[in-house]
Amino acid sequence: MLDGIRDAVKKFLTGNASYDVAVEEFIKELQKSLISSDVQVKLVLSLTNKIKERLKKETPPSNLERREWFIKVVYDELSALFGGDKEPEVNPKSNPWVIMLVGVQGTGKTTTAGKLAYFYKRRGYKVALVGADVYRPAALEQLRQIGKQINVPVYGEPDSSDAVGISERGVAKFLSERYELIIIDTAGRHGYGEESKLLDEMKEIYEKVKPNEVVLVIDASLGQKAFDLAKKFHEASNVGSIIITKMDGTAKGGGALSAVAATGARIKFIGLGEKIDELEVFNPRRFVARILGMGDLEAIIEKMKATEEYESIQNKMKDVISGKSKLTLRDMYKQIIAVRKMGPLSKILQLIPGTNMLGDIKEDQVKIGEEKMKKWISIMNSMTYEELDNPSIIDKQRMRRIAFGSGTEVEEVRELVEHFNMIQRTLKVLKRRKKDVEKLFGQLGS
Ligand SMILES: Nc1nc2c(ncn2[C@@H]2O[C@H](COP(=O)(O)OP(=O)(O)OP(=O)(O)O)[C@@H](O)[C@H]2O)c(=O)[nH]1
Ligand SMILES: [Mg+2]
Repeated sequence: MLDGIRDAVKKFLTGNASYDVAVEEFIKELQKSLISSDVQVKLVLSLTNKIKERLKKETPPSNLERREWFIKVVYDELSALFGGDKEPEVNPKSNPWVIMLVGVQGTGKTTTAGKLAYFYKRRGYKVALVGADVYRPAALEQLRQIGKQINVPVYGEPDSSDAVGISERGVAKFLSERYELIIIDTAGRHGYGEESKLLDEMKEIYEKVKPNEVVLVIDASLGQKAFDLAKKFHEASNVGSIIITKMDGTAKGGGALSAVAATGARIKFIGLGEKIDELEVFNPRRFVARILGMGDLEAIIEKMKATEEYESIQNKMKDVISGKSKLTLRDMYKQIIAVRKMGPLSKILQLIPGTNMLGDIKEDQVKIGEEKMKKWISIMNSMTYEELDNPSIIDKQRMRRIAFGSGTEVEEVRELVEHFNMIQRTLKVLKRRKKDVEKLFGQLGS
């Protein structure tokens, strides 16, 4: 299903069809793939309409091919479906906080319970685990092993088959001991192999224990089935968030789209291996890049990032020239990093307002070699924020400290500061040439 999207991206980038035809074809393929992953038709249409609208309204940035830019637009809008640029809020909203993990057998609930305990423990929470899987042989033993490994207490009743009672008693015990985060690991299968019984049990635990958050654990390889499954669990226990496990395998986690669609819950974490620390806060953009095919996207994303940094530098420079804002070493730091990503310096120079119209500044003067850039980056890494924001405070004594911290010579630190002063002087000249600047802004289309 979502493999279709990846193939379509490839075809779109390398195919012979004219741009307009290729766009039409791609959008159809995208719709088909999303609808076949059970994403609501309404959602799919609104997504593709947004993409089309942006294609009409916006123009590609100068360093991207039109086709590359189109994929970037798709990437943006798909990412928005998963939360956009925002990483999910993972800190508990209140204290104490009770999490109940649900999901079918073998998806990685028990492993994830341990990973979560470890994650929050490192963030300073007092964490405990409750083992409520009474069906899987040695389930409690598995959880206890994990608890021991990370030094987190585990509540369980080895001889009991009362999952609801265990959950209640475990949570009550840990609450009375002032634990801040309690994680309940539930069963993935029921003794009689009946799914409805399992769901009934989830519902009962949910109603009796009233956890603050129900987390649905799904496996990356779960495709279309994810929708029905997520829906069932959601009806039983009001799923609040989702964790996708086994993202380290070949599966791309396309089912996540369906699970999100079925529950309206946000994906919070992804599991990337069997080990306790192989858990990552979900990042929508990284995830969508995987769905679209990382190989093709990587280059575009790199360029895109450079373009964005670039645009922000350009805007900053405009503000500096117009007097709205002050240039700091921090800006220069960003510039140098962006320049290194972008490649040919002469191209960069054309983009920095001023340098292309300043007859009296030679490119050589602004040109910085690769070696020097590396050095300057480490010098700036050794500066405090105060120094980066206000370089005029960098006196001899500070220079010595910075040189020492970055393993460079005082002379080199001085050279960087002087380069910065030179740029500032240049900007002053520019400000006086307001007329030229206005003309330049006209050219930039702003
Ligand atoms: N590669 C990989 N393996 C994982 C990940 N998460 C869990 N596993 C493995 O998946 C298998 C099942 O994990 P469990 O945590 O026991 O799954 P469960 O959902 O508790 O299973 P039941 O209790 O039977 O429902 C184990 O071998 C885990 O090591 C992951 O993110 N990546
Ligand atoms: Mg388990």
